[in-house]
Amino acid sequence: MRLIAYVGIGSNLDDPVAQVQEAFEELDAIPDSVLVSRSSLYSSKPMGPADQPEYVNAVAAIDTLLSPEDLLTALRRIEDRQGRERGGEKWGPRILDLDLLLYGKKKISTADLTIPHPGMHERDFVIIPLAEIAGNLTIPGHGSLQTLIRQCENHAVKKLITGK
Ligand code: ROI
Repeated sequence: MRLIAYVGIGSNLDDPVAQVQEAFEELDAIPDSVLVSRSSLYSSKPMGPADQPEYVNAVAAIDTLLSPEDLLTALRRIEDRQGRERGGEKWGPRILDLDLLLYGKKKISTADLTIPHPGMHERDFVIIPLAEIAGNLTIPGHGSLQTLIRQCENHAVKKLITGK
């Protein structure tokens, strides 16, 4: 069955705007999947250690036939191709982070995969771009996106480039 998966995109190294734009192209090229919407690009203050560059964040919606595990593998391959280095500081800077945020309306909890992505509901750099492409969404276990946005305290995200 086809369903919509949402992917959070973040970068703060090596021309983050270009990294995010390239990630959108790569997401569109995942087998058995089509990129159906892309949010605007936002700049956001780093969550975690403050001594790192600001992030560029965005969210993509993908119509997919892949299982969540296969989709996660595809996301990791894209991170690797764009030069992501693993094993650095826990919340340190990164070339590209692709997080599987939502997979249809499913809740998943395995060793490799927790969906909805833990913490997404309280991260303004995730829920603001997500609301732009899916305003009426409910996050399983956390309620409506609009309510979550109202509860998010300081909106430290700034629109950089309007999406399509
Ligand atoms: N902070 C922001 N603003 N955006 C991110 O995408 C992001 N990603 C991360 C950590 C290091 C937690 N901080 C972030 O992985």
